[in-house]
Amino acid sequence: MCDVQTILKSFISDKFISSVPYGEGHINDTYAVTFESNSGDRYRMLLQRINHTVFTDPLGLMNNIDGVTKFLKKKIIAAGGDENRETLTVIPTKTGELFYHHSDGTYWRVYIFIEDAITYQSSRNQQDFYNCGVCFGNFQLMLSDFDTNALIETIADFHNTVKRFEALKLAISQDQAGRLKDVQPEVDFALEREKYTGAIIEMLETGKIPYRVTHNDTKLNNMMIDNATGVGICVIDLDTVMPGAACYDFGDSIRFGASTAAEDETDLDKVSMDLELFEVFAKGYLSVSKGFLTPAEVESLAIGAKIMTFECGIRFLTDYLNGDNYFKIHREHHNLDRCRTQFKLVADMEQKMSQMQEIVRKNSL
Ligand code: ADP
Ligand code: GN1
Ligand code: MG
Repeated sequence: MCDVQTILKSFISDKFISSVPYGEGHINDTYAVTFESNSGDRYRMLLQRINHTVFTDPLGLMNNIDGVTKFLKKKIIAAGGDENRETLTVIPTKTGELFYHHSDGTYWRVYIFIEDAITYQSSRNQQDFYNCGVCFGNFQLMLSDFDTNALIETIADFHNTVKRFEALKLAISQDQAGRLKDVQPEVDFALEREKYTGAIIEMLETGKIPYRVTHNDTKLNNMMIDNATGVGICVIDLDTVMPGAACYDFGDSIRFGASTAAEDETDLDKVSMDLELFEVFAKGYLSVSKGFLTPAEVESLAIGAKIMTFECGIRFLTDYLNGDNYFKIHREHHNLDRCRTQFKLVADMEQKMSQMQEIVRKNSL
């Protein structure tokens, strides 16, 4: 790993004070870096190593983020908001590039550090999750007139569940890490549900629901909550902003935030999809989005929750079978534990689907 201080000199001239690893993301390496200005004031910046194995076109990726954040800034300013807190701000290198490409092959970027706000791994209370729905709904609303053609697909077929399933079948047939023998119940669970996989992609491809600019990774911890007001102020982690289905974003938020347990909980008795939390989020999200969603999109939201959860489960299982190459792991069998929570949630959502549909309908009127 190259020296963080050397990299930072390409972006910022102020005195470097310290750098600490930061956050709990599964993909990028993140650092909170403290500087001191000439006048002695201390401030922080956020440094990230872009995972270029996952994001193979860092320039295209950063152009997406630059375009989207500049577009959002205009809207935030017009609404009287704070453009440096309500969206990410890319700090270019001293020579004007959106990232720094180190001679060791790594890619680095710097954002303004959003202070007095925090990301949570789970909601502290129902209001947090309601605010999360409002925040991600607003994000889709603000980008509803952004030209989708201006965005590259930073990860091809990211939420194409059919292709994700094909990748799982390949992993099963290859059994690269020799783990297939230990995961037969999970493999059976997935194979029994192959029929689900086309549900969203077919609606998009047949034009039943429109392509929108979506975030595609709408976990609670990708939204910053203001310490003073408790309100969701900024959607972060914009690497996967791409054209997609509104229900991807709704669904991924439910997958993560409406669960009664952490994504990697090992006691599956603790894992279920909480209908009350589902309704709280639906209320927040629909309070903003019912104005622009089509009836078919509204109908797709609850299904989106089930499919996004299933898709995430098969991605964890695929990575486990392949030997943990994609998601960062912090213990043995971490990806298998994650897969199991997702499948438990899917089974629970299957039981609760009609109630989920009813909640969405009620709150979309
Ligand atoms: P990953 O793709 O690995 O999930 P994120 O972009 O979500 O990486 O960043 C990881 C964590 O760093 C976030 O959950 C959040 O806590 C923190 N973070 C990210 N961007 C900022 C920012 N601009 N200001 C303050 N904290 C941030
Ligand atoms: C990854 O980067 P992070 O931790 O916000 C992943 C998501 C998964 C999520 C599961 C680019 O998100 O797709 O849903 O882990 N991001 C990418 O927690 O693959
Ligand atoms: Mg993240």
